[in-house]
Amino acid sequence: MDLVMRRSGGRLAGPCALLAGALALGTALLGGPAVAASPETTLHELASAQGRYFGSATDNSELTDTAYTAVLGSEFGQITPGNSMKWDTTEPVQGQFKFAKGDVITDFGRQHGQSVRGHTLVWHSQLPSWVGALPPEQVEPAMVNHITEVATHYRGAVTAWDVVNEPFNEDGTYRTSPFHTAMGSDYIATALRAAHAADPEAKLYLNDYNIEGLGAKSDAMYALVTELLAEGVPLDGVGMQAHLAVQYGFPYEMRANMQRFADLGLDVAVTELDVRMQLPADATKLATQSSYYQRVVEACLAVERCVGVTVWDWTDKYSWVPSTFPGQGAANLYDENLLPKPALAAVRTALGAEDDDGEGEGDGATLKAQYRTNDSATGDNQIKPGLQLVNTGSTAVSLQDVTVRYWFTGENGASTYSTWCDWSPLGCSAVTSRVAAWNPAAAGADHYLEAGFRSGSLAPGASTGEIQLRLNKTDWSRFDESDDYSHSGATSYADAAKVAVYVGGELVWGIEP
Ligand code: 9MR
Repeated sequence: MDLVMRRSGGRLAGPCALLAGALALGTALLGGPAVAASPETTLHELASAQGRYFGSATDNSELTDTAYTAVLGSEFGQITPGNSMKWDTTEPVQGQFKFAKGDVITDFGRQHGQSVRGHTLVWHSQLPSWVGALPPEQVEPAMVNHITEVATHYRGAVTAWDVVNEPFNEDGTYRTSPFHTAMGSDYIATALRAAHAADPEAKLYLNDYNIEGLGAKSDAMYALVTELLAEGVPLDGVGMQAHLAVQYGFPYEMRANMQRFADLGLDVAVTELDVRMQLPADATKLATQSSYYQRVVEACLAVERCVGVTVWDWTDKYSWVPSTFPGQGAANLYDENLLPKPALAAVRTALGAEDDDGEGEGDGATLKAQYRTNDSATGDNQIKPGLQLVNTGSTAVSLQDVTVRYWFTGENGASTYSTWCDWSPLGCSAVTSRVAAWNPAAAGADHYLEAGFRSGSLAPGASTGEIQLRLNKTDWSRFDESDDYSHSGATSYADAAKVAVYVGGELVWGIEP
């Protein structure tokens, strides 16, 4: 779902409401009923209409985050465990198998109608040290036993396995691993055969990164799979991880590369898509990121045998990137506050999304609200929100079409209000403000302060700068701001999901109460 709702005037229903509820109330969604259909077509629904799935990686620790699981369970039709089916988790000690963590992931998938890609059976990394310490002749039986136990356990619960992960170096030579050392490249055929014997229904994949475009590494994969197919080794597909970075450019001829694998009779899947950048993010990098996401999805849709796209988690909040590449991040479709980034709209467009309201207003508008409180007293007779808008898109936005809402409760006393703009670099004469009732009232919200603009335009990447707003009841009775929906104690500007932005009356940012 988009946190952004594209209909004007309406109140949130479905997962948006659930998410807002989960944010506000901490409702436990994990393990609960499947989330209702989105008011807006989900990524997976869009992909399904094109005969593809749209999935996300996830991890056990993330599943206690109910705002996260609300989106994971509703927006995606496929999930991949980021870590919990890897060898160091499933067989940390030889012969002692642990499936509890992986089972949580398959249970989540079952409860939410999602397929699960198993990841991964044989990999040089996240491999317990006992494997590397085995005498060479014991590596093959240990590998076959591992594959047999794990793939048998997950039979029926996973639809596809990354049987071997990352077998190649960048130059296309085989990567050194205990498996390659013990068996040479034959370990790959042996692994595929063992997986097929354990789960004849599962689709079996080889998976690697930097094989998305034409090049030495993808040539090596192409040569390997050609040979495996010629030998009759069970193999169904090639997984292209697609860990991209705006600073390294887009993979060379991705569609053609996918097509050559498809022409061998193999499926192709984009298995771990993300697009990182040097931080801080800015409008230019986010625009490049959007185009990379869009081009990956377009490439997949252009190749009939490309079965789907999996993002390597959908929010920056749970990205692997910052800890692996210090100074880089912002790689995902949603930001750390679980709010949509421009790349999400680009993916939706690539998947064929049409504007859901048919009005067209605000299309492509990528504005975000930032907020801080300018009020140290939450119990006095004034409310003083500081708001600013940032244009995260690539086109200018006319401010006359834009309004911003900040929700609060009026408490007892007068229900009429005075509003003020105390200061703004735009000039307060360009700013309008009013208070209106919010019906029906929600938790922390029976009124909202709405700011608008008489003139002005916001260039791509630009911020309005601070707009210091203030309101009071006409009888100057007191407020209790502490439970107000949009209030937070933030004393410096930060992205604010509970402050909403509208273009032409259409919500483009934030979550209504
Ligand atoms: O997302 C995974 C992260 O949590 C782990 O710390 C990391 C350790 O190697 O593995 C990440 O997932 C990797 C995946 O299994 C294989 N392709 C690269 C992914 C990102 O590192």
